[in-house]
Amino acid sequence: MASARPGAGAPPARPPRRAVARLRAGWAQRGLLPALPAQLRTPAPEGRRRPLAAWFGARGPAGARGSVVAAAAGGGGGGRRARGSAAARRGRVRPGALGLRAGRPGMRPGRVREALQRRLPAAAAGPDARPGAGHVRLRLRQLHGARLPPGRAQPHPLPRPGAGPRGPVSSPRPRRLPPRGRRRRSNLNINDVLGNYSLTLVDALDTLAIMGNSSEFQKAVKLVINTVSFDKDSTVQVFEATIRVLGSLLSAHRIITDSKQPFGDMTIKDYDNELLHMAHDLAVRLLPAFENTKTGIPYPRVNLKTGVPPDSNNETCTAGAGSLLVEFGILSRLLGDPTFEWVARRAVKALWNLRSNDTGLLGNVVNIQTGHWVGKQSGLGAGLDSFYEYLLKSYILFGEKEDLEMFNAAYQSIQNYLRRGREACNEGEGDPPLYVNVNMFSGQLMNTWIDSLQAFFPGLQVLIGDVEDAICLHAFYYAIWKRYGALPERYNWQLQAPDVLFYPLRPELVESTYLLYQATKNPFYLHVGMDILQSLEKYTKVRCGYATLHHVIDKSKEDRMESFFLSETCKYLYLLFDEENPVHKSGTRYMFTTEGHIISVDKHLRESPWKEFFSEDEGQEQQGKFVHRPKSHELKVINSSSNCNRVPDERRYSLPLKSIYMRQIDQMVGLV
Ligand code: DMJ
Repeated sequence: MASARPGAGAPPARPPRRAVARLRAGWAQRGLLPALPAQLRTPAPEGRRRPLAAWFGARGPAGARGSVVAAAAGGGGGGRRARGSAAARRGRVRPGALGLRAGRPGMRPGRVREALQRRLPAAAAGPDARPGAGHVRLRLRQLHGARLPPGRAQPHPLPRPGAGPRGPVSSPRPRRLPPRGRRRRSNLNINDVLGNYSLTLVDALDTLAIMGNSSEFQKAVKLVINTVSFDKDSTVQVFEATIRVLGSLLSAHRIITDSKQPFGDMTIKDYDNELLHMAHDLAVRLLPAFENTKTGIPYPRVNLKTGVPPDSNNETCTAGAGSLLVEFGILSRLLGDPTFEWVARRAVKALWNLRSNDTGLLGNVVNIQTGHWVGKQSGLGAGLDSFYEYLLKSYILFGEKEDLEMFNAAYQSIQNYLRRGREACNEGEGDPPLYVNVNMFSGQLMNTWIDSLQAFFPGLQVLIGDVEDAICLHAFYYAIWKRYGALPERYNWQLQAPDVLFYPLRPELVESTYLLYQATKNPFYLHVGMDILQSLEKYTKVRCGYATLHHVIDKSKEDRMESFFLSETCKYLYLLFDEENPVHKSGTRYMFTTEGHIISVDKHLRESPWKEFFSEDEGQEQQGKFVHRPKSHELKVINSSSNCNRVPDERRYSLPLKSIYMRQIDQMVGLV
């Protein structure tokens, strides 16, 4: 596959990603950087594009890119890509040359530990150092005064011009756009999501596969490989780039390389792991977000070429900073490089440790340097949604018990403080259950709106088997949809009116509808899907796509179709009606990322040779806090039709929620 990537080979004017290069070159110098898996190290045969080198434009000696390449490629391996700057030469780790790479696949943990100890300076190991990774890490921490990746050295802190609070901190919310020609680069809210890297094309890849459209999938993959570059002076949100781009590249890579090819022939001729390399490239460009943060919670934005912008905001939303583990973990496990999983996991734990002692709840906005909660609102929608989702999904994918424990404790706090209304969804008296926004410290109600992002929660409840409760919350959101033919971004349940009026084609209600249908096989959910489909056709369809609704009442539109419309909304709708799709057929097990990308759940992703090093925070991670340890919910196997067949007929062909309760909800949103 010939590379037509623009700019390949042209060294950029200034050494980009210096921070990462220095950080990783340092690790490599100490022999602590794992190499790429063998198949990625093998130089490409003559005439074929060379992995990484082509993308990074690493060519000549002393090319500024060299250091980055060496660093980003996992410390070398393929000789050519490591040639270049001094840093690269220092950082190069030829396979076998040092015989030591922390977490190198196949290396016994004991050997890694011994090797680490051999490499530690005597002072670092200390006179009392016993053979044991914990001690080694402890000594390192004492020396460097910071939590480090196991056995790794402290990165040189880079001088960073004073960062001050500025700009938005959470997911951008669409605004009414001026016509295309008049959009300005300075419009952060728009451009830091779009990224200038063919976002919609990338985000939609696995949707094409799921639809069984192999020719379009292959065409789109080739287009991505040949035209998409991350070597851009573009400032992006770390969270959005991760879930929309990184996640999609990894998902498509897994589809292409799946030996079973359940969706038809999705293989690509001469495929040389290009999408995986691209994912690696992008992730390395995101890594500076995790540097120079006192808490380990990442900066919300990075420039793909230059790192964290000098005027960067020190505040981030919890979901944005704490929902990177699925994609970063997959990447680490595919590459055999713990770096990515380690930084993402450190961020999750840092946030987790900041939860309230009294309620166990987290806020929605936090200062990454002080750990101070700037936004004390706790809820299930914007700012927190995917944080909870990824605790559970990380467990499903990687099988790390600590993720399930955190999820269960969080779920318990959610039930204790956010859930209002009667106890059982389908029984008893009182208001229907609803999850509200409260103060994280007191549990007191903060406002009377719910947002449309929260509609994902019934889907998550299906995954843990809390289907009854999911039915009620879903019914509430469906009633709002019926009233407006869309979901307003915020709905005020007390005023029975929208607080924020736009609808950017979000998928959450469809996602929950699909998962509830899989769990119950109740045709009611097909009816809901049909209703949603018809409203989308009626109110949002335009000549070349589907448009954001600017106003759910007057149905005016915006010139914007979010990439998640194809990657999630359409995908879930399609899957809802495609009974035979391999995604939910017996015998296959897929998990959806928060952006709707499918990842097959298999044992290879549960392998992490570095696992024991990740438990470095043991004993201190809870910092004396009471850890809720409710009985583990039994995890249902997602997408297994055998589970669904157990739903008794009388539940399957009646309304999932008793009609009196349905009516009650309709009344609550002013439908009757
Ligand atoms: C998607 O980008 C993801 O689902 C994210 O987690 C939050 N929601 C948007 C779509 O609404």
